[in-house]
Amino acid sequence: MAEQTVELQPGESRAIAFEAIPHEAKTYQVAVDGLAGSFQATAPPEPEFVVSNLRVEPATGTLLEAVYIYFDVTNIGGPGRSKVRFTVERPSYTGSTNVYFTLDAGEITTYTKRYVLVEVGNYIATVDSLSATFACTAPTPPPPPPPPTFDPWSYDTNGDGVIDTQEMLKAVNDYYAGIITKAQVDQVVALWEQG
Ligand SMILES: [Ca+2]
Repeated sequence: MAEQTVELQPGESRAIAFEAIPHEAKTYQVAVDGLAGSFQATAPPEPEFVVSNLRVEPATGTLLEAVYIYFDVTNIGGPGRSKVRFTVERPSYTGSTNVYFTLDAGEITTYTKRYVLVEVGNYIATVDSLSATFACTAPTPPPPPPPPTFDPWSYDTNGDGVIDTQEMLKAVNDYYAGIITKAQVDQVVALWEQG
Protein backbone atom coordinates (compact mmCIF):
# COMPACT_ATOMS: atom_id res chain seq x y z
CA MET A 1 0.00 0.00 0.00
CA ALA A 2 1.35 3.42 -0.96
CA GLU A 3 0.97 6.29 1.53
CA GLN A 4 1.97 9.94 1.62
CA THR A 5 1.68 12.45 4.49
CA VAL A 6 1.21 16.07 3.40
CA GLU A 7 1.43 19.15 5.64
CA LEU A 8 -0.20 22.38 4.50
CA GLN A 9 -0.27 25.94 5.80
CA PRO A 10 -3.71 27.46 6.37
CA GLY A 11 -5.15 28.45 2.99
CA GLU A 12 -2.57 26.47 1.02
CA SER A 13 -3.52 23.79 -1.47
CA ARG A 14 -1.35 21.37 -3.38
CA ALA A 15 -2.01 18.66 -5.95
CA ILE A 16 -0.65 15.27 -4.93
CA ALA A 17 -0.02 12.60 -7.54
CA PHE A 18 0.48 8.91 -6.99
CA GLU A 19 1.69 6.68 -9.74
CA ALA A 20 0.22 3.19 -9.62
CA ILE A 21 1.08 0.50 -12.12
CA PRO A 22 -1.61 -2.17 -12.11
CA HIS A 23 -0.25 -5.68 -12.53
CA GLU A 24 -3.52 -7.48 -12.92
CA ALA A 25 -6.89 -6.74 -14.40
CA LYS A 26 -9.16 -5.76 -11.53
CA THR A 27 -10.68 -2.76 -9.69
CA TYR A 28 -8.21 -0.87 -7.47
CA GLN A 29 -9.48 1.11 -4.44
CA VAL A 30 -8.03 4.52 -3.62
CA ALA A 31 -8.61 6.30 -0.24
CA VAL A 32 -7.59 9.86 0.80
CA ASP A 33 -8.58 10.56 4.39
CA GLY A 34 -12.29 10.05 4.29
CA LEU A 35 -12.51 10.20 0.44
CA ALA A 36 -12.63 6.96 -1.48
CA GLY A 37 -12.27 6.33 -5.20
CA SER A 38 -11.40 3.51 -7.50
CA PHE A 39 -10.00 2.80 -10.94
CA GLN A 40 -10.38 -0.14 -13.21
CA ALA A 41 -7.42 -1.91 -14.81
CA THR A 42 -8.33 -3.99 -17.83
CA ALA A 43 -6.20 -6.67 -19.47
CA PRO A 44 -4.81 -5.83 -22.91
CA PRO A 45 -6.45 -7.89 -25.70
CA GLU A 46 -4.72 -11.12 -26.71
CA PRO A 47 -2.87 -11.15 -30.03
CA GLU A 48 -5.03 -12.52 -32.82
CA PHE A 49 -3.45 -13.44 -36.14
CA VAL A 50 -5.11 -13.51 -39.56
CA VAL A 51 -3.25 -15.00 -42.53
CA SER A 52 -3.68 -13.88 -46.14
CA ASN A 53 -2.01 -14.00 -49.56
CA LEU A 54 -0.78 -17.57 -49.34
CA ARG A 55 1.13 -18.24 -52.57
CA VAL A 56 3.81 -20.56 -53.93
CA GLU A 57 6.37 -19.45 -56.51
CA PRO A 58 6.95 -21.12 -58.84
CA ALA A 59 3.86 -23.33 -58.66
CA THR A 60 5.66 -26.13 -60.49
CA GLY A 61 9.23 -27.35 -60.21
CA THR A 62 11.26 -30.44 -60.94
CA LEU A 63 12.78 -32.85 -58.46
CA LEU A 64 15.25 -31.27 -55.98
CA GLU A 65 14.38 -27.76 -57.11
CA ALA A 66 13.17 -25.29 -54.47
CA VAL A 67 9.94 -23.34 -54.41
CA TYR A 68 9.10 -20.44 -52.08
CA ILE A 69 5.96 -20.44 -49.96
CA TYR A 70 4.81 -16.99 -48.80
CA PHE A 71 2.00 -15.76 -46.61
CA ASP A 72 1.14 -12.54 -44.77
CA VAL A 73 0.25 -12.46 -41.08
CA THR A 74 -1.71 -9.54 -39.62
CA ASN A 75 -2.19 -9.05 -35.88
CA ILE A 76 -5.78 -7.84 -35.40
CA GLY A 77 -5.58 -8.27 -31.60
CA GLY A 78 -3.34 -6.82 -28.93
CA PRO A 79 0.46 -6.81 -29.12
CA GLY A 80 2.23 -10.04 -28.38
CA ARG A 81 3.39 -13.44 -29.51
CA SER A 82 1.18 -16.04 -31.13
CA LYS A 83 1.33 -18.71 -33.80
CA VAL A 84 -0.17 -20.02 -37.01
CA ARG A 85 -0.34 -23.66 -38.06
CA PHE A 86 1.67 -24.36 -41.22
CA THR A 87 1.31 -27.67 -43.06
CA VAL A 88 2.78 -29.06 -46.28
CA GLU A 89 1.24 -32.24 -47.64
CA ARG A 90 3.17 -34.19 -50.27
CA PRO A 91 2.33 -37.61 -51.77
CA SER A 92 4.01 -39.72 -49.07
CA TYR A 93 4.15 -37.41 -46.04
CA THR A 94 2.38 -34.55 -44.31
CA GLY A 95 4.56 -32.20 -42.25
CA SER A 96 3.00 -29.72 -39.85
CA THR A 97 4.57 -27.07 -37.65
CA ASN A 98 3.69 -24.01 -35.59
CA VAL A 99 5.20 -20.76 -36.82
CA TYR A 100 5.49 -18.10 -34.08
CA PHE A 101 5.42 -14.34 -34.56
CA THR A 102 5.67 -11.43 -32.15
CA LEU A 103 3.69 -8.54 -33.59
CA ASP A 104 2.39 -5.18 -32.43
CA ALA A 105 -1.32 -4.47 -32.74
CA GLY A 106 -2.09 -3.96 -36.44
CA GLU A 107 1.36 -5.07 -37.58
CA ILE A 108 1.71 -7.14 -40.79
CA THR A 109 4.62 -9.39 -41.65
CA THR A 110 5.37 -11.66 -44.60
CA TYR A 111 6.66 -15.15 -43.92
CA THR A 112 8.83 -16.91 -46.52
CA LYS A 113 9.66 -20.61 -46.52
CA ARG A 114 12.13 -22.17 -48.98
CA TYR A 115 10.87 -25.66 -49.72
CA VAL A 116 12.82 -28.30 -51.66
CA LEU A 117 10.77 -30.68 -53.82
CA VAL A 118 11.81 -34.17 -52.72
CA GLU A 119 9.31 -36.31 -54.62
CA VAL A 120 7.28 -36.14 -57.80
CA GLY A 121 3.58 -35.37 -57.37
CA ASN A 122 1.14 -32.79 -56.03
CA TYR A 123 1.68 -30.74 -52.89
CA ILE A 124 -0.71 -28.71 -50.72
CA ALA A 125 0.47 -25.92 -48.43
CA THR A 126 -2.03 -24.98 -45.71
CA VAL A 127 -1.86 -22.08 -43.26
CA ASP A 128 -4.80 -21.90 -40.89
CA SER A 129 -7.80 -21.90 -43.28
CA LEU A 130 -5.88 -21.03 -46.47
CA SER A 131 -4.37 -23.52 -48.85
CA ALA A 132 -2.38 -23.44 -52.10
CA THR A 133 -1.32 -26.25 -54.39
CA PHE A 134 1.95 -26.79 -56.19
CA ALA A 135 3.54 -29.70 -58.03
CA CYS A 136 6.81 -31.45 -58.68
CA THR A 137 7.39 -32.98 -62.09
CA ALA A 138 10.01 -35.55 -63.05
CA PRO A 139 13.20 -34.11 -64.47
CA THR A 140 13.23 -33.96 -68.28
CA PRO A 141 15.09 -37.05 -69.58
CA PRO A 142 18.14 -36.33 -71.75
CA PRO A 143 17.37 -36.41 -75.47
CA PRO A 144 18.04 -39.78 -77.11
CA PRO A 145 21.39 -40.01 -78.90
CA PRO A 146 21.16 -39.29 -82.62
CA PRO A 147 20.89 -42.44 -84.74
CA PRO A 148 24.21 -43.59 -86.11
CA THR A 149 24.84 -42.39 -89.62
CA PHE A 150 24.00 -44.97 -92.23
CA ASP A 151 26.76 -46.17 -94.57
CA PRO A 152 25.33 -48.07 -97.58
CA TRP A 153 28.80 -49.51 -98.22
CA SER A 154 28.40 -51.47 -94.99
CA TYR A 155 26.43 -53.92 -97.22
CA ASP A 156 29.58 -54.52 -99.33
CA THR A 157 30.30 -57.47 -97.11
CA ASN A 158 32.93 -59.03 -99.41
CA GLY A 159 34.72 -55.66 -99.63
CA ASP A 160 35.12 -55.66 -103.43
CA GLY A 161 33.98 -52.04 -103.85
CA VAL A 162 30.73 -53.11 -105.56
CA ILE A 163 27.29 -53.75 -104.16
CA ASP A 164 26.53 -57.20 -105.56
CA THR A 165 23.02 -58.52 -106.07
CA GLN A 166 23.23 -60.72 -102.97
CA GLU A 167 24.40 -57.73 -100.94
CA MET A 168 21.56 -55.58 -102.30
CA LEU A 169 19.02 -58.31 -101.48
CA LYS A 170 20.36 -58.47 -97.92
CA ALA A 171 19.60 -54.74 -97.60
CA VAL A 172 16.07 -55.28 -99.01
CA ASN A 173 15.49 -58.07 -96.49
CA ASP A 174 16.73 -55.78 -93.68
CA TYR A 175 14.32 -53.11 -94.84
CA TYR A 176 11.35 -55.51 -94.71
CA ALA A 177 12.55 -56.69 -91.30
CA GLY A 178 12.46 -53.08 -90.06
CA ILE A 179 16.22 -52.93 -89.50
CA ILE A 180 16.85 -50.13 -92.01
CA THR A 181 14.61 -47.43 -93.46
CA LYS A 182 13.23 -47.01 -97.00
CA ALA A 183 15.68 -44.15 -97.62
CA GLN A 184 18.57 -46.34 -96.49
CA VAL A 185 17.63 -49.33 -98.66
CA ASP A 186 17.27 -46.92 -101.60
CA GLN A 187 20.89 -45.84 -101.11
CA VAL A 188 22.04 -49.48 -101.28
CA VAL A 189 19.90 -50.18 -104.36
CA ALA A 190 21.33 -47.06 -106.08
CA LEU A 191 24.91 -48.35 -105.52
CA TRP A 192 23.88 -51.81 -106.84
CA GLU A 193 22.51 -50.13 -110.02
CA GLN A 194 25.86 -48.33 -110.49
CA GLY A 195 27.68 -51.65 -110.05
CA1 LIG B 1 30.49 -56.56 -102.88
